[in-house]
Amino acid sequence: MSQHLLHEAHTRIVSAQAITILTGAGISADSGVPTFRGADGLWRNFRAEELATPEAFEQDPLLVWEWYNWRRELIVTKQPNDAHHAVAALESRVNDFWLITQNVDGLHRTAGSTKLSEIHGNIWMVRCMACGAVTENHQVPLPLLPHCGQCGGLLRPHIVWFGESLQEEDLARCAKQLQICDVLLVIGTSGVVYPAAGFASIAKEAGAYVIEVNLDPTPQSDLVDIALHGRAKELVPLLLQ
Ligand code: BJW
Ligand code: ZN
Repeated sequence: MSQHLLHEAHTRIVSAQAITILTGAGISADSGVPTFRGADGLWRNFRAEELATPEAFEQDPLLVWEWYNWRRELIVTKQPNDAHHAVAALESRVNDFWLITQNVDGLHRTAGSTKLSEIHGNIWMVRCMACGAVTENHQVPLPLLPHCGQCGGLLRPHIVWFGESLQEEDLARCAKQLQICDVLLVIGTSGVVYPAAGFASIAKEAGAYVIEVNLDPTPQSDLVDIALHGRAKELVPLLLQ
């Protein structure tokens, strides 16, 4: 890790009036939550891409719910790490701050972040397929299959699957914060899932200084201003101190 790059990135961050942060599974990897595309991302030989679709749920809701139950059991034992805490502490120090997370684990909220969009949903929320009611649910494990307390309809995770649209409200908020930020900090995402994969280039074109923190290079590394390679829980507290 070049001390010069780290210093330059830190200087940009402390002098910014508006900061937007985009996070992915890599920030929670340091809390022990498996990433999607890492070697530890498999469950019973299935890939996330095969389970996180409306078609998979339609065909075999029990299988998909078993996967979510396994993940809920795992995530409930995990705590936010120093990177989540550093991000949460930053929001009250910056004039215009917004956190965009692709993670559904809820660890940013647990760490105290309030100015955030969970653009892919939250694993602790369920939605009724029949009446659309969205409710918080922290039961672990959830008895399967779960049904709606209001209308008896089948419940699904309140999560955005492949081929499904993100919430309009979240997309509008992201578009605004990407336009106005002086610095976009992208942490621990492989940068292959859209629309989030396009956020770095949108912010860059709007004039933001873009900093990436990841263990490895990503498809976005060439377009960002600084790519820092290392663990989120070590680099992010240094950058945001
Ligand atoms: C560390 C670390 C450490 C590890 N420190 N770093 C345009 C072009 C092509 C396709 C599309 C397009 N627009 C839409 C699509 C289709 C699709 C898509 O993007 N497909 C691509 C895969 C090609 N997108 C959608 O369907 C989206 N919907 C949509 O756009 O609707 C309109 C539309 C539909 C169809 C066509 C066109 C338009 C919805 C996407 C929702 C994705 N949801 C998921 C699943 C949720 C399930 C669940 O969690 O239960 O969300 S996919 C999965 O990937 C999950 C994640 O949030 C998301 C991103 O993954 P992330 O966070 O980047 O994790 P990893 O594992 O990939 O990477 C971890 C990174 O961390 C790595 O880089 C490591 O190096 C790093 N790392 N340890 C620092 N300690
Ligand atoms: Zn219902």
